[in-house]
Amino acid sequence: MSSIPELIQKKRDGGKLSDGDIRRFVEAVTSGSIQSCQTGAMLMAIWQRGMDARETASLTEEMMRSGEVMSWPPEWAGLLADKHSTGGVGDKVSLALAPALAACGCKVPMISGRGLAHTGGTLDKLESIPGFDIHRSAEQVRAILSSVGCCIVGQTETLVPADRVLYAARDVTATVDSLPLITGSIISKKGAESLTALVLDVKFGRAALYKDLGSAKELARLLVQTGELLGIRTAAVLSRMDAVIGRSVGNSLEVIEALQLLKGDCRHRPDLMELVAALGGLLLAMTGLAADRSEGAEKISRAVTGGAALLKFRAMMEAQGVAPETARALCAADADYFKILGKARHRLDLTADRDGVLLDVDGLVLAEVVHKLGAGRSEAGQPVNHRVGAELLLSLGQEVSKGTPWLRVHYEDPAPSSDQVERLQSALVLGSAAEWRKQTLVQEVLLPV
Ligand code: IUR
Repeated sequence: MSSIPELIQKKRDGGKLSDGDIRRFVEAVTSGSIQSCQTGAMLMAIWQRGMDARETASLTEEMMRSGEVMSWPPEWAGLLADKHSTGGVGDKVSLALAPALAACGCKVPMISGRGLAHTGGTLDKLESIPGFDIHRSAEQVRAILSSVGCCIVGQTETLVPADRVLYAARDVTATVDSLPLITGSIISKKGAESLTALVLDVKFGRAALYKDLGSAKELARLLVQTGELLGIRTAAVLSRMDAVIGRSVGNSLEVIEALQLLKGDCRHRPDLMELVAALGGLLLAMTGLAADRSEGAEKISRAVTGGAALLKFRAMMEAQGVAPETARALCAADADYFKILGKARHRLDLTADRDGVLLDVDGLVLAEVVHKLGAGRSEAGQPVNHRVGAELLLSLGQEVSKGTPWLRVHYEDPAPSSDQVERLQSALVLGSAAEWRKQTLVQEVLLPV
């Protein structure tokens, strides 16, 4: 058996690691018998030299097997579905998609993450609901899937422990942005959910991990290929991440927007509905609950506009600790959201400084400023302020006259600085009607080959 230094040397010199080599490395990481400098050196060797498809699949499988792999009752075979997004701004898709899929007959054991840097996290959003508990054991997840059909929870201690160690090491060794390491991290956690079908929302654009479509596509291909090698039906959607998804950024504001969508208000957020329907449509087709993805997308849209998904969201809230009267009040047509979720102390409306058509809003700028105002965290473990955020008051393509409010910032003390206000104003892109091009978010769909 090779020693850890020999494995590092092999990868450093451009060699291929065998399945046994990769097992040895992941076992040493999981048991803690490896030194952290050795982990860092191996990660850097992988970052430099890359891994081929076989090595990547082997790394992913060994990571998945480093902890508990969930098991489901045989009658759910073929129905287990989940999605993963590479991180967006205002991305509240999971909040609507999980209940919509459950309403269509899927079982959705969604394991989500927290926000870091400028991207938000689904768990932080859900925790803005009083009582919502993201901690659920595998046994509790099974019970919720049996009664409700979906849950959204955090990663348990026993699930993919190797990823916890490797992710923390990547974070401090400048090795986060490595295709095989990203793939191993994402797909091992989905593999441990024992899924039938997985859809990946791989984003590209100025507010995405990968700015250009080509790099995002390379990651999407590797993710799809690796998911398939692990026996999960896997597809990817390449979606544009330039502006905000929907109209809000910030934890409780995004929960409110997801609830508005689930109450049938798709008109003000067609981009959000487009993503939910595209991702859900693929999953329904892959689980055989729809004949193809366009029929799947229609079923998802009906579950959203007809109220079935809202009922599932309410049941999921109750199953995850929210008091029934709170869940009912949030789902009522005339819900007083701010009374239930709390409201930031202050609001500031920014106005357009000239006439024009709203061509674009720089989502990255909005996310960065809102993050600094307290909505996000700069280090893992820091608290976030759920009430801080920003709401877009207009739709893309809308005509705007000078003085029209376009953005409402919800903030606590201190107020946004003049620099921050200036940055926010710079996010507004106005132009002429001739320049306006309506763009869909979904650019391409990658199906397994
Ligand atoms: N999300 C993950 O779960 N793993 C990663 O490596 C990245 C995002 I980047």
